[in-house]
Amino acid sequence: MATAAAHQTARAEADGTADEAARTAAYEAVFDAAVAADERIEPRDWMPDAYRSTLVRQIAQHAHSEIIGMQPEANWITRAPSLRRKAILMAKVQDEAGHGLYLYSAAETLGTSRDELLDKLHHGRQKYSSIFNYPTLTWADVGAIGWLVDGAAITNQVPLCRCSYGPYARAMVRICKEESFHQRQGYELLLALSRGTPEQHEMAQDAVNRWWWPSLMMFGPPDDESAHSAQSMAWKIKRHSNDELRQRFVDICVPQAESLGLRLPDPELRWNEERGHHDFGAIDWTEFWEVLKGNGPCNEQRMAQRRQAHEEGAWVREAAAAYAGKQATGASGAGRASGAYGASGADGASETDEQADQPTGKARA
Ligand code: BYC
Repeated sequence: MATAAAHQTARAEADGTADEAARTAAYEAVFDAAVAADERIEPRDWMPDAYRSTLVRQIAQHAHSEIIGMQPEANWITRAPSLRRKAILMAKVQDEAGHGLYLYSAAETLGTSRDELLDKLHHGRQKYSSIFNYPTLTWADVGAIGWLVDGAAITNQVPLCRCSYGPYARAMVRICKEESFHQRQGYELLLALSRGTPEQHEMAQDAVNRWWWPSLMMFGPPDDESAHSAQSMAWKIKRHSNDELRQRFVDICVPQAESLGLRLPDPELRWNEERGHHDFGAIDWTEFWEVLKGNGPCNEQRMAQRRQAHEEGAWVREAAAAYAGKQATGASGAGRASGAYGASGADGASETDEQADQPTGKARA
């Protein structure tokens, strides 16, 4: 089996190759061998341009999902039914902001900048997860998001801890630990409602009915329509296909729904002894592609809120940059001003209108 030392030698040999095409081929061979040996690719390693751009695309989309994902839940902070629930929800939403920051930092190691990525998001040139274009209509939606959306996220993200790109894989370790807490708080919240009054039980069931199918869509299109899966799996960015992870998620959720005392809204859901998995009904992929095109219930609202939060945070970014500049002038160590405060600050959700989380689009009434 190849070792890191063997790759270092191969890299040194590649460095010494005079002809540029031969040098690129040698670097490529080193890269391929490192991926095959399950080694991590690090920021200063040579990597194919397409590997770099695939990572920037996926990590940026992931980071954007984290910060846009703050909106539907933040909408409920002021209306949480108790101080305990409010404190938990605030901590969770704050965690999502943190996840965004780790992920933007991971993307920056690939030679892009947070400003550039946010600019692409704000101009519709990069995506965020389809799931955050659905409204949070009742308090039970906070539970359904925790149980189903964070549950789907963990199922998708645990394998990403073994992603071939080091900074992304390492960011995912911490994110997954926090997501696990998020999933449990959602489960516990839904359990309390499910065991509460008939009205509370009904509210929990209604939330699960609305979030189940969009949660299954989070895993991306079916394998035969997934443009990037084959290459991303060959590069070990993704370790499993979209359909594999979706199936794993369904199998996890069925017994959990039973212990919650809630139904999953799929009459075709049943155990298939032969496959050793649950069969489930057809997903409405037309709805998924419509949401991606911007026609989901809340796309316009999410983007408007995001742009507004960014504009309103300008003074924070300016103040942080000025402070960092002042520190740099006053200090001999140049490293102190190296953008440590970057474009952080008052990004993220700040729902001012509690009623703001209403559908505005067409795909789902
Ligand atoms: N939504 O070839 P495919 C969270 C796009 S945040 C929107 O299969 P890939 C949380 C895809 O980008 C969790 N777009 O793509 C936060 C591609 O379009 P482009 C977010 C989607 O990349 C706050 C096209 O469809 N998690 O947990 O191989 C509060 C074809 O797809 C979606 C991540 O981002 C979608 N659902 O696989 C609470 C995980 N699915 O780019 C919770 C990291 C697909 O060619 N990302 N598209 O224009 C991934 O694992 C992969 O990117 C995906 C898609 C599995 C999502």
